[in-house]
Amino acid sequence: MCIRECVKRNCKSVNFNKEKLQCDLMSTNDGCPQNGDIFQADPDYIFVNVSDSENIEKIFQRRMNGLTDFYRNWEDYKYGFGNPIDESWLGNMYLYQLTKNRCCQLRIELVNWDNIAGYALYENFSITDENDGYRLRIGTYSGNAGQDSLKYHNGMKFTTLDRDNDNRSLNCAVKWKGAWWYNSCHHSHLNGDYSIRTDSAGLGWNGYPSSDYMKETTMKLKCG
Ligand SMILES: [Ca+2]
Repeated sequence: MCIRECVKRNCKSVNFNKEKLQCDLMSTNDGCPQNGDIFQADPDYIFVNVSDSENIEKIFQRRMNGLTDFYRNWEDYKYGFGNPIDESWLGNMYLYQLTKNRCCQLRIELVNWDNIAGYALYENFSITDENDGYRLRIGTYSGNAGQDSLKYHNGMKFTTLDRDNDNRSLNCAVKWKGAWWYNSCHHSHLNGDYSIRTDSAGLGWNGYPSSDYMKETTMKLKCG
């Protein structure tokens, strides 16, 4: 088992044991797992603990009820927020770590306000590191989501309300109340405002059957 990353978050104390090649919790917390391939047992900390040869499956974004605010700053999107079993964003630094030097597939599952379910699948998904703005890299699209509405964002850096990396003179995150790999600005927008169903500030996917606005979204990666 090779430890890729062992990250201390907030007040939880985590020690990387080089001899044993594992992450150890320094404080005892009942119910906290001691290791695992990848887990985020508590929003306060995350272990990424995988070997180069192991497969990874990980949900990194979910919208389902609008109870979590997604209009957030760079640091929040960097470290992640929300509850992993509810609405959440895993964190761009972890997405970078998980997709670095791996072959990953991105699967986006969508349900719009007309209850039509669909998916978009991308080969060769990764994001670059923070110095490069967590730039999106995706390969070939397949699926039944109407059209490939992430293609427009391929190669773009991530933009948040306090970090403008988009191609528009204004800040697209501020204009559309979200955070995304905005171009000038978007063809998809899954971190938008949940309460808005029929406007570009909502959870949009252009060209989706019957309606472009979503009530449920899941983004997950699968890496070999
Ligand atoms: Ca701009």
